[in-house]
Amino acid sequence: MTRLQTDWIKNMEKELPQWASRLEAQSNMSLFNLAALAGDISRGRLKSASWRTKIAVVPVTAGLGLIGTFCSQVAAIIRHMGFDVFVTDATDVSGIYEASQKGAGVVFLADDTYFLALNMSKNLISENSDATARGFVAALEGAAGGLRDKEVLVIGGGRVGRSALSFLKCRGAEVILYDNNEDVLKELRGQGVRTIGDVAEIKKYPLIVDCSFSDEGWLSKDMLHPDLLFASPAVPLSLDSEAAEFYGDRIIHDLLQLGVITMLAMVC
Ligand code: 2YG
Repeated sequence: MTRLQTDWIKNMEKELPQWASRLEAQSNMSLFNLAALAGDISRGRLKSASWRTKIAVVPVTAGLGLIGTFCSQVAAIIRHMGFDVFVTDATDVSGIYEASQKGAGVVFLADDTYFLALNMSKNLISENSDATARGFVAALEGAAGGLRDKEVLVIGGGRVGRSALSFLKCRGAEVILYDNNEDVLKELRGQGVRTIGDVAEIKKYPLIVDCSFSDEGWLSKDMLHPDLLFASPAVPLSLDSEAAEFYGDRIIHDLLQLGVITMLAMVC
């Protein structure tokens, strides 16, 4: 999954209201219901958790180090859901200790490989790739008025794509996978997944979850179904500017928010 850059996320907090109202309109669900569906918990449980659970976000300096404003954006998203949340002053292990000393029941932290939410008291862990896939599948389900027995194409058989495949199956969808890597297709075919390898077949599917973290703008309008609903955590977006313009509000996409509210629901 793509490493975020400060430039991409620095204005996220002040744009959260617009993000929320657009996503609620697209998915026909409140953020709470969307997060509860994606996190497979009841809305009531998530609501009551927001009253009693304190959340800490811990900066991690490992590897390539801090991403400017990353932790404060994660905290802003969590705060937008009504939770009491703070970013620790200390980083890394000291930050985890500070979180526990200040009464946090859940800790969010990310290195270059994993972005996790941990609820130590309940031994619950949520990993961002899995949560992100679940969040975008849930949003697509809301937008499509349900996915049961409907064909959904997943683009990209990586970590996020495989989580999308399994959550789509849980939601009753008929899944098909497209990837441009024959080895990936072979492996998943061996697991009983229907696969396509020809990019020209993508236009047959009006419901798509795009988990291809590859090049920007490789999907053009003529490669896509006219009635397309497109849910994508891919950074950058795979659609070219003409397709992005044409499909407009039928494109469900963000850089961090939907995955974070799903992580929150998965550890409450
Ligand atoms: O604490 C910090 O500031 C850094 N250690 C955060 C590093 C995060 C690296 N990971 C990413 O940028 C993305 N994989 C995060 C999730 C993207 C949205 N799905």
